[in-house]
Amino acid sequence: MAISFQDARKAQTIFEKAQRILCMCHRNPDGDAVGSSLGMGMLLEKMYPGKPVFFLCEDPAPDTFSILPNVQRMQGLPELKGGDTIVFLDCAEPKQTGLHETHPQLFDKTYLTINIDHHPTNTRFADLNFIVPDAASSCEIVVELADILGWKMNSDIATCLLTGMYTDTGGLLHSNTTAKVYRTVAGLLRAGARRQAIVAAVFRTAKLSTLRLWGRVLEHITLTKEGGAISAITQGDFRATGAEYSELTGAIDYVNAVPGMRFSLILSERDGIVKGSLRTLRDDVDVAKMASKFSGGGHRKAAGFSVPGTLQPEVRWKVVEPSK
Ligand SMILES: [Mn+2]
Repeated sequence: MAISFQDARKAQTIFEKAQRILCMCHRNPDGDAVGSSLGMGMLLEKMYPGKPVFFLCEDPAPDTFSILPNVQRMQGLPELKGGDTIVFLDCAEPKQTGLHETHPQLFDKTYLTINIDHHPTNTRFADLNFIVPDAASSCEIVVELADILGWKMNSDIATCLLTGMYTDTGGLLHSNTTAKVYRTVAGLLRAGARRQAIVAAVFRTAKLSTLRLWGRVLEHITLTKEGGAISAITQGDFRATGAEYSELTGAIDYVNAVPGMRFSLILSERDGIVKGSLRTLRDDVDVAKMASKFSGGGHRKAAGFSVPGTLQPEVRWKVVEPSK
């Protein structure tokens, strides 16, 4: 058990006493952020009927997750009163919510706060912290908390939680897919999680603009002497394909597929910011360390950074004399 029984009971006491509960996640939410927020909030609604539960994210959930129940409720800061409870999900530090400057009261001692996350960099900013770096997703931690407290899932809740388990493991394919992940997934399937709906929406659906953007990513791959498979996407590529920034998610796995490479990198430029997304399949390469050189971070096998600037292609021409 990665969560202690004592901490789980502390959370239960906080939930019991709470007048209102707000579940919130990081901005630009991914499947784990959306799934863990909805799953946690719906568990609370099931366990404490009549207690108002709210959801908040600074950005709307991507269309991909419109299959999830209650996803339309993830917006707008509700009116909270001192002593209400906030559960932060999949959020390593306050600034990831995008609300730390506009709504600092969410993070001072105005409310009782609980923090459920699997990022090793989590700053433990809440009153009660469930930080489990070994967990592949925040949804996995929500399931463990529910199991310890004897909370029963239903099909809607299990579907939300399975979504995060799938997306954060790349469809149970990444190296973070532990035996525990499979056991947790099995429990969610038994609870009626709609697996095929998730697979169809998340892994078998891509907008035309996404496919066109990925086409450019693949076309631009170059291999470096250092063993990197590198691609780049400019603001012009986004404009020409009509793709949103978030549509780049997932393309890196194809760049990372080139055999024999040490790492892969996609550079993308948008509004004066260059983002880098790094992956490796190798145990002897630490891409988090590479990302930290550009003030970024992440995990050993998946990391990223973001620096101000624009991308300029470097073209090298060589004159070749005709052979006689
Ligand atoms: Mn996550």
